[in-house]
Amino acid sequence: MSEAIYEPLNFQRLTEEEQLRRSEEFLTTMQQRRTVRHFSPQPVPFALIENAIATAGTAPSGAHQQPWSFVVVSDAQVKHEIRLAAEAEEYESYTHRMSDEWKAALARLGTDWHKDFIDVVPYLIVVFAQRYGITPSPISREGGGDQQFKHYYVDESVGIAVGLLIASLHQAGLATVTHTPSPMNFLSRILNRPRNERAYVLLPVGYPANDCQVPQLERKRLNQIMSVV
Ligand code: IYR
Repeated sequence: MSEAIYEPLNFQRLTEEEQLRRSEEFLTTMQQRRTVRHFSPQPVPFALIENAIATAGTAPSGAHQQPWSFVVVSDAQVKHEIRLAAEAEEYESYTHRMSDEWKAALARLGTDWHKDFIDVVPYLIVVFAQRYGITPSPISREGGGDQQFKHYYVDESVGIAVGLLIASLHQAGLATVTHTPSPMNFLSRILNRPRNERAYVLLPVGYPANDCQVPQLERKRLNQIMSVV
């Protein structure tokens, strides 16, 4: 039996002209997004970070469980602690853990284990995926303690949210890099996160450095990524 309670959809039908205009404008904006690894220490308005996270929170999610948390780090000492831990893992990865094939695939990005951008940026956004939900239960309940419940499609949901987050940051004139030091469990420790959460991605956010360079890369063309049946 369904418990769903419905309400009227708030939907604005646009003219076809307006649809095309908006769609092309958004495409042009997104085509200009680049992953940035050289940042300026210049401060950024906190409202832009809040809006980007609020935008991420509009993502669809499995069973509408919204299995995500976003931790904004601005404290220089915490950033530094995260940098040292990330670099320790990355050093191990680059020197021992990554296969030659993997390193060859990364060669054109020019990355290595140094992650100074973690110290430089005004904000880090650390995204956590909630592997399961927790409902606080009344102490009086038999057995006590919190109730766990399963979350569905966690990776898909959080991935979509991160996509929206990155789009919002770019739209707001900010730059970021999807940094995934591996393994990332040090983030749960440093940021003191609950046991149902695992770190999903680390996004340093700021303005690009004045002399910022990015690798020369091409995106696949539409006819390489789309087929119509
Ligand atoms: N996490 C490492 C390595 C790395 C892996 C992939 I796949 C990339 O697209 C980029 C980097 C690092 O951040 O350097």
